[in-house]
Amino acid sequence: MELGIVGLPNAGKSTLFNSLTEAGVPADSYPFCTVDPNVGVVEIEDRRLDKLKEHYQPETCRGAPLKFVDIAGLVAGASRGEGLGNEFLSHIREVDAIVHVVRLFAGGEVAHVEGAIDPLRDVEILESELIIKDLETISRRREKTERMLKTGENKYREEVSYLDHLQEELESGRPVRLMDLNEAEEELVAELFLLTAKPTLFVANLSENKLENRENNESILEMRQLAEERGEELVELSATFEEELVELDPEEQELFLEEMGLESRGLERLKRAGYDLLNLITFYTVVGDEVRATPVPAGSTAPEAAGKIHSDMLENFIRAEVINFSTWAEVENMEAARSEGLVRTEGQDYVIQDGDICYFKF
Ligand SMILES: Nc1nc2c(ncn2[C@@H]2O[C@H](COP(=O)(O)OP(=O)(O)O)[C@@H](O)[C@H]2O)c(=O)[nH]1
Ligand SMILES: [Mg+2]
Repeated sequence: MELGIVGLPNAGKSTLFNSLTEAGVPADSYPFCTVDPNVGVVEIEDRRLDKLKEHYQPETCRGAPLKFVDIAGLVAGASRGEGLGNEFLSHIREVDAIVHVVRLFAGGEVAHVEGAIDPLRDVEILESELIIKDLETISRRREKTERMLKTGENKYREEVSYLDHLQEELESGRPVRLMDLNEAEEELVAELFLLTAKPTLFVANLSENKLENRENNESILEMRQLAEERGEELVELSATFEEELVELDPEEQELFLEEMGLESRGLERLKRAGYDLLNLITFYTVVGDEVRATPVPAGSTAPEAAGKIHSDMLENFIRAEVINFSTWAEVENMEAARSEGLVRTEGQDYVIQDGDICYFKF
């Protein structure tokens, strides 16, 4: 599961990406984290995992990984091939969800591609490019469907009406993910891999000095309103501030955050929001000398979760012993939990819950 960081040039995408990955895991923990300079794997901070680690003192402890891709090159006109145009639009097609970075910092020496700071205009510029691309996809599909119409089959007539609906709303500027669609339309959308159908969250990238007094900032209020109207997440941070934080040790970070009146690091809020955007939940395993947090899509069954640890365990799954972290935390003792019957035996239909500690039998 991947999150693609998109935004206009100079919005702060690379600064954000770099601070995410610099603050990230040691390179050997996830061997795939250096495959590509634009792809980074980071670990989610996790209090439950910290507790388990404290208790078991394992040799290795692995947090839930999350993959970010820095997708550069989207400028106005990208859908016509301007800038690095089409290549980058195809990168967006490959990610599972979008982190849309919007520039709210002024920054005298760094030119804004479109002139003055105007986040709503920037959101619209970027979304229009994605919408144009989706309209192209729809028009190509329509050509095929219309050829098939000659067979007289009803389903093609229906599909044309779905395409009409999608096209009409896209032309009015509405991303697919905000449309009210019927089930058949949803299926068609999934088949077409439309860009504006991808789950999206916004990052308001602020000046360091705006972090403190956010309630009176017009640009921020505009972005909050946009996100609220759409029911989408907004993470407020300053990419350069986060980059500076990464350099400091944890105690200094705490002090710095407190001074700014911030409860937590923007990067952690972003990672958590990204994790939720991908609809992921976390389960834990304690095996030998390793304690590990692993993400799975919400709704996954026990064998599917086991398969995330090792593919063998999906095929040869027998059962799982499960105790949720919240129950474990009351006793902090697996033997006691077992003897009190707090550890349940679950079969292959069991749906994993966030926070489950699992012992897979296979
Ligand atoms: N003042 C300020 N400058 C920033 C911030 N984020 C990025 N910049 C600067 O804006 C410029 C462009 O940033 P970059 O991350 O390369 O943008 P990208 O084109 O979206 O990847 C760089 O000079 C950054 O230092 C921020 O939060 N505050
Ligand atoms: Mg960049």
